Amino acid sequence: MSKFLFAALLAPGFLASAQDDNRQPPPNKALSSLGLIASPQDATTPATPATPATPATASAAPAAPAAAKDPSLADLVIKPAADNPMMFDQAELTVKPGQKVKLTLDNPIQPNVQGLPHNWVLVKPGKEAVVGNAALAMAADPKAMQKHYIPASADGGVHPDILAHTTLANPGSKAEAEFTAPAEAGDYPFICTFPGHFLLMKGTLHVK
Ligand SMILES: [Cu+2]
Repeated sequence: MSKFLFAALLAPGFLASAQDDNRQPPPNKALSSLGLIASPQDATTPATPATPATPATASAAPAAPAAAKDPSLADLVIKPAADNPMMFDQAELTVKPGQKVKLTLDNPIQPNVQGLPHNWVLVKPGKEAVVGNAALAMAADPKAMQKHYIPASADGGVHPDILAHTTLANPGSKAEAEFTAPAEAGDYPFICTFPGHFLLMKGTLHVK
């Protein structure tokens, strides 16, 4: 049923007069002025209680930054030393046993420092020379760079003495490692396995 017909049924006789004079207000308006149907204003009035939605949205906003930062995560950043490209800027890092760790190796282009590729490799205690020498032996492999100088195990996986590692970060780039810290407290060596680096480019991850 059209609105017009509906209006006509509500107000018998009105249809004829509306057709006679097209300056007449539309039937809906005419009827609403008589109080027969709700005016558009009346219809929107009950929407006012929806207003409290605005404060609710506003109060939800402060919760977002809290969710973005995970307090249980150890968010670590390490770089080549500003005065020596063959050393890390930190020789000591500390995390808790079993803690989730995000380690970022930031290798920025620095003035007065020769840019070199680096990686960050966490190894089992006492295994830095074993892993460092295995990486050195990769220098004959034409795909060593693509393999990020991460030595492999006999079955083609990652070397069994490696606990976590980043890829190589070329000068001006970053590489990340996300891992769970060893459950066992102890001092775990980290090295850069790019050939020639591990003797100096090293440090200790303290798990305690
Ligand atoms: Cu290095």
